[in-house]
Amino acid sequence: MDHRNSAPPEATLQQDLQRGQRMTEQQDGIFPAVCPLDCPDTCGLLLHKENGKIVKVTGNPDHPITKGAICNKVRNMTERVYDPDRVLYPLKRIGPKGEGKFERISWEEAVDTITGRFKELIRTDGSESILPYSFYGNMGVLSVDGMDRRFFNALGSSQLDQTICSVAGNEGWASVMGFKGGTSPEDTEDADLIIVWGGNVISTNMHQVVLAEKARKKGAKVVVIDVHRNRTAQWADWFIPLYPGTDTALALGVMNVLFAQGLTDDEFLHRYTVGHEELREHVKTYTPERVSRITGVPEADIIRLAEMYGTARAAYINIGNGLQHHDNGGMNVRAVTCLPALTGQWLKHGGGASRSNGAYGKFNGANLARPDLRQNPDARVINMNRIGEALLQKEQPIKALFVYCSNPVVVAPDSERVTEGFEREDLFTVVHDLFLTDTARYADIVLPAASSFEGTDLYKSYWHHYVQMQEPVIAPLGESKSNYELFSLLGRAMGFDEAAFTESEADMIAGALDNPTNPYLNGVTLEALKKSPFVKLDMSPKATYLDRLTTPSGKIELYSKKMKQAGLPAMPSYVPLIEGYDGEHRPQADERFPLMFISPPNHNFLNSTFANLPKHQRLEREPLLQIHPEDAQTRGIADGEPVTVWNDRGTYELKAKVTDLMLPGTVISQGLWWEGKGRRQRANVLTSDRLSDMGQGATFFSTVVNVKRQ
Ligand SMILES: Nc1nc2c(c(=O)[nH]1)N[C@H]1C(S)=C(S)[C@@H](COP(=O)(O)OP(=O)(O)OC[C@H]3O[C@@H](n4cnc5c(=O)[nH]c(N)nc54)[C@H](O)[C@@H]3O)O[C@H]1N2
Ligand SMILES: Nc1nc2c(c(=O)[nH]1)N[C@H]1C(S)=C(S)[C@@H](COP(=O)(O)OP(=O)(O)OC[C@H]3O[C@@H](n4cnc5c(=O)[nH]c(N)nc54)[C@H](O)[C@@H]3O)O[C@H]1N2
Ligand code: SF4
Ligand SMILES: [Mo]
Repeated sequence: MDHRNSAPPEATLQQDLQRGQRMTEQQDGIFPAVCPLDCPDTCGLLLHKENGKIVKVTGNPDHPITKGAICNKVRNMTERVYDPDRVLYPLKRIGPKGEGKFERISWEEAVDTITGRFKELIRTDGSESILPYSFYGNMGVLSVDGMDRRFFNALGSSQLDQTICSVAGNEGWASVMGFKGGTSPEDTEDADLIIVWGGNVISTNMHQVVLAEKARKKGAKVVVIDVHRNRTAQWADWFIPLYPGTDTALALGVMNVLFAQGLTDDEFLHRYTVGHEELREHVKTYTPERVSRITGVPEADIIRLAEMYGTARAAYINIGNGLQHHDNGGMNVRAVTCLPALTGQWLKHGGGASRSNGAYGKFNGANLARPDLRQNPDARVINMNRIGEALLQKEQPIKALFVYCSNPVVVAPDSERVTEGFEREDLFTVVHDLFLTDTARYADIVLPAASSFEGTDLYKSYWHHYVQMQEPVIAPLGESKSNYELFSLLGRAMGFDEAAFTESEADMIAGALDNPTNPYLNGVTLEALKKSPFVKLDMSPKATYLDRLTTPSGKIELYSKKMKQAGLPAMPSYVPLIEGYDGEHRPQADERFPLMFISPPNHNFLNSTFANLPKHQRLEREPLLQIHPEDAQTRGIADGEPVTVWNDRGTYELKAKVTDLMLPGTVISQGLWWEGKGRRQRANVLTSDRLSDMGQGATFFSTVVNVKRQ
């Protein structure tokens, strides 16, 4: 069967999308929607409308995976859509950068100012003096991988390497498995051992917890490996705390025991892997005794973990994002990714591992982004983790910055430097957002963004296998515009290729789904999406998963020539953090900064989204620094006291919560808060813009600090 999606005739598509328009016109009713946030669950939603306004957001019970349950953040989404602080008109800055003083202007003036400045810059400094900065504030592909990309391609701007989230882990995974997809969520309810490794799924992937609970009812055990007893660890059967950035050592210790005790599946290793003999030798040096010293995990626990893993019927590892936000983050994921092969888990229903399943639903990126519009494919590439440095560079300076779907002043590392860059008087900054974020306060022009419920878009999940389409349920509030509309408007105003910038949303969706290189997309068409709000990928090719691996050898690579060629160890090997310590290297810890500072997301915000909303703030109350009683005592810090956390990069002021949820030497502050009034409350003033071992990813959690009472 031909797996190309046949594109239905234009007229029908447009007519059918009118359905969306009809939804906006209906004053009352319940309408399907998709959660647009950067969260693996990509829930099906229902929007309840009364008198033309959304009054309630609930889960869509018909969604096969998310089944009507949604998180508290999004249950309170109505407040976000109608928050009185929402930016509804284009604004221009009238005060100093950062102060937040703006006045309303027309769209015409905004577009003239932006296109005028861009045209002038292209003439005087070249198109690479303009840089887009975006991430996944809205996961809709028309918004963040579509019309926006076309615009910057046609403009010939500098290119952004989107490395802030998961690139190190993705590379680590791919070095072993090739294809970036793993165990299907549905299958995990049949596992009898579930290991959540460096993730906080109760907050960040709640439906995985529902599936794990089902498995648990059938007798499965849940183990959490983390640097602090997060919400997930408190729910688990067994929590294994370890020193930050030592996961590779722990995984190698487990392998040591598996080989030593004959718990490996040698038939599987022979048939499906390369390098197992070398690995068997290699891990001999990672004895439980040594690994215990490095990780802080007792020897007996390392052995117990290996025995549990080696004797499980079906063991599933959920690899989180936390262990890869480190100097050695790629390696951490690489080492953990090797484990399922050792015990043949890939052949067991419910077994295996996953960190991102995004590759199953890979759309046709070129149809969306149109790289062919770019005259200068070699335009320089700027790593988004280094945005501070990039804005401050004197040679070939960035003269204009266009930020959308991201809040870099809060989320990017080394925030003081980022701010310094944004303060540059000669930098022309445009920010498209729903709110006057900490970043938008530095903009010359702020453009009002429509919420995802006000436009059309296409969504896949990077965890489950269902594709969904959003159609507008309410009209854009005020004069706000979706990314699609905005970049289509700007493209036309710049005089770019008319057809690329007038292509309808329906055609773009059809183009995205037309990806002959991805057999899993077979049957996922616009037609199907119009008939059903959730269209499942065709998972039949997964039957031959192990034959579809895209490593150089086509096998699971426990030994990687490619890594060796890239100057990395050929087999997973423990490399200590650059800044930081482990049990073995602790004596060399920086005396000035003897604590490791971990700043993972919190429960009620989504990165920095929601951090400005009263309801979500009330739920999180205020930023807290979790500090171990031993570390608090030596500093004379009592529970609830205000403390200052500092290092050479900056200062974070918050309240101490004395608790033994982690090992001594590690302090934790969850949540990406916006700058507080008169307080310095950005975790990222402390983090460094060093890049990880693989993929040049962010190293947020490899941060050392000290703490004192205020
Ligand atoms: N509620 C909520 N949900 C979210 C988000 C949010 O902000 N809030 N963000 C979304 C996004 S963009 C992402 S990428 C995902 C991230 O979600 P997860 O994959 O859950 O990853 P994180 O929450 O970043 O970190 C998970 C855990 O890693 C731990 N950790 C830190 N360093 C180490 C280490 O060296 N080893 C080990 N084993 N653990 C370590 C942290 O303590 C934390 O508990 O969540 C998404 N979902
Ligand atoms: N210290 C520390 N820093 C971190 C992390 C951490 O764990 N610790 N996590 C990192 C990770 S994993 C990630 S993914 C990044 C996330 O960082 P960001 O991608 O910047 O995520 P948000 O802070 O949620 O900002 C998204 C913005 O997009 C806006 N937005 C939403 N929808 C639209 C739209 O349709 N159009 C436009 N124009 N704007 C829209 C929202 O209002 C919001 O201001 O943060 C990273 N930073
Ligand atoms: S943030 Fe995640 S859990 Fe919450 S509604 Fe959205 S997709 Fe579902
Ligand atoms: Mo992320």
